[in-house]
Amino acid sequence: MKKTILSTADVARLFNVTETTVKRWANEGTLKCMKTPGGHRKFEMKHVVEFAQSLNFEPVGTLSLTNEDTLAERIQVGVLSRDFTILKNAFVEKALAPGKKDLFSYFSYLYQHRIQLWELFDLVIGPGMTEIGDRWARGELDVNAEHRASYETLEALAKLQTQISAKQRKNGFRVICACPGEEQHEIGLRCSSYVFESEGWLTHYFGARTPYESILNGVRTLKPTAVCLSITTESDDKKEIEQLHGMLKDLHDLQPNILIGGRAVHSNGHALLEYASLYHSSFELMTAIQKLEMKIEPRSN
Ligand code: B12
Repeated sequence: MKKTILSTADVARLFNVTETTVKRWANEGTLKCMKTPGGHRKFEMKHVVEFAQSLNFEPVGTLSLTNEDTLAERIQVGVLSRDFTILKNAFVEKALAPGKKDLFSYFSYLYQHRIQLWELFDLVIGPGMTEIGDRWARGELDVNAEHRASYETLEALAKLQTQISAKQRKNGFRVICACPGEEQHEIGLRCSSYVFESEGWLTHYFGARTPYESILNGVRTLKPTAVCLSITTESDDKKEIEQLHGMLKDLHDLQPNILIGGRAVHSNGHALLEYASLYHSSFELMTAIQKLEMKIEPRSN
């Protein structure tokens, strides 16, 4: 059965209620329905999603998917049952679809349908990009597909920003976000900067490949509350490691709160800990930001 149209039994199973309850919701008009010529109630998936959202009902049951279900139908099921594997797979499919520019609509749809920012970053985009990288490593994807997927993700995230920053008023805290040195991997940094913005921080986004000296100069002139660094590429080059540590030491002396995250934190963790707090996810970042806000007063200028 196509999953955009649900029967009374489907909806009852989904919310773990009786069919009589579903019929009551339909009769009251709380849950929109249509009737077949034979008098059976049928429910459109989008109305069920809206219904669950408006009443904060958590679907406890699941809807199984078939090969016939379209991508849009799978996404609706994923949103309704908060199945992040479905949502991650849909991201991969969309990010790799040549010439399709609808990644932004997808992110925006998720954001407007109870998927929180950290969930979008940690449970959809993060694992989705890892899968794309793995497929490339197995020789299943041309490198241009990986590049295009990264580019389109960054572009879609940039468009999503207008929806995020409108959510909260500025709270007086400021952060510099940068990928230090030669670091090109920027998607995690973009995600982190939006977590700050969603919490009402003003972000100075320096982006990928920011020279160490520029980060230090930025801190001297902008005097931010915090510096958020995203580091992905691991290095075993002694000179490079020394330079990074040198920059972190200088940064530490300037006394902003330093937060470092990204893939390299897993391996380089101990060495970096001397100068900064290390994080692995947007979820951890949210908690860290809230703790910081309690600890410090915003600067007025
Ligand atoms: C996309 C990608 C690229 C793109 C980047 C495009 C861009 N503009 O960002 C391009 C094609 C440019 C690229 C280049 C390279 N890449 Co690359 N790339 C990837 C890939 C496929 C996905 C990375 C990604 O975007 N993930 C999605 C984001 C959302 O995840 P994330 O960064 O981890 O961020 C999450 C958390 O870590 C956290 N987070 C991140 N930052 C921060 C910061 C703070 C403060 C906090 C709290 C949290 C936080 O929150 C995020 C959300 O959950 C990975 C594959 C993989 N398995 O990771 C390889 C990968 C990272 N690349 C790799 C390599 C080797 C390279 C190159 C060296 C290849 C080459 N030979 O040229 C170059 C690097 C050049 C350089 N100096 O940086 C390796 C790194 C291996 C290693 N041990 O270092 C990987 C792992 C692939 C592999 N399996 O070998 N890459």
